Amino acid sequence: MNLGSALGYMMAQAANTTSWWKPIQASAHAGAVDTLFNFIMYLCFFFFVLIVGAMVYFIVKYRRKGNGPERTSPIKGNHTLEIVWSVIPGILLVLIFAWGFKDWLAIAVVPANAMEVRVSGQKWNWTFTYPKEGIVSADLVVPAGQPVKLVMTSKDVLHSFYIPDFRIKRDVVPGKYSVLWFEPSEEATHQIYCTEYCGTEHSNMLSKVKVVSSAKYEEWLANGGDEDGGTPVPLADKGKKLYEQRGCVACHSIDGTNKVGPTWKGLYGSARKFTDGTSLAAADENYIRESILVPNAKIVAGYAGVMPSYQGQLNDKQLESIIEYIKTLK
Ligand code: HEC
Ligand SMILES: [Cu+2]
Repeated sequence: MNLGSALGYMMAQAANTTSWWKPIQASAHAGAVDTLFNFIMYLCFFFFVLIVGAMVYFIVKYRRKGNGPERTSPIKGNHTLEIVWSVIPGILLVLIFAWGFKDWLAIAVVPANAMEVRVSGQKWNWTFTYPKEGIVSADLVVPAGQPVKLVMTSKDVLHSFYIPDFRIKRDVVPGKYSVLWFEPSEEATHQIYCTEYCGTEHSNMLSKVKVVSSAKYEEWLANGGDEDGGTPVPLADKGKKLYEQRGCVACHSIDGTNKVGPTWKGLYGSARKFTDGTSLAAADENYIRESILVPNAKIVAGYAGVMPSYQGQLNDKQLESIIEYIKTLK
């Protein structure tokens, strides 16, 4: 994303929120986090004005006047003053610590009635798995008012999961699980970001959290997570959606330009050459399916084997949808 589009994006984001200043408060944590933030900020404003004000006042008051002495008379320690300026900030710091710790505990301790969703980060998209239902989704869909526990891990490098409207953020680390929880307050859609620089398409590592009514959520589960709500959609259209939502778009173009990976334009039926010297006369369904599930089985000549495997992340219908979509890109 270049600077211009990044700025445009930020402005569009800002326009979506009710204030120019902070994102909307959309979770049970948000109010408490903002209150502490405001307290610390106004405290800093107060001391900034006090200290800089006193400094300016003394500079003016004790400036060298006419042919007065070159140096002022030395000042000896003033115990009262020293105790005051140590004890008052000391009390304030302890207060900030205790307050912060209390809020941190509330965010760190997951309530027992939280529902669990698995989050997987990989260059450059997020995948959400609902363990009980076996649903895999590109968006996080949750019912309003329900505490949600996220068990997160990364398939490749460090990522960081961030929902500004919920005031929650935590690193997502390969080979280990990190936990985060939130309670969304109202039905709305919020932006999810990655806040750990993770490669060239880091700024496009975006997903949405969709907070819906519990009835809608049940319906979504019953439809196996399909967002078309049961209405039949041509596979190719579904494939196009997956191309965007599952992050294939980060590495594959559909207009003939080559990015991190080869373009999909004209892929189906074309001859392929691989780094090991072998070749294929015409890319067919089997080849495309294998490329998605075991990308390193055959690496296209001129490319690096950096494509992540989507084994276990795309079901058969989704694989077929993507294949149908690639077939339409002539
Ligand atoms: C991190 C970048 C990256 C992402 C994300 C990615 N790919 Fe790839 N893909 C590559 C690279 C690089 C190659 C070429 C090397 C190889 O064959 O493994 C490739 C090759 C392919 C091929 C074979 C292309 C050819 O020209 O023969 C297919 C099909 C494919 N990817 C599908 C997908 C699908 C579907 C997704 C999303 C679900 C996806 N890729 C996501 C990087 C990526
Ligand atoms: Cu990332």
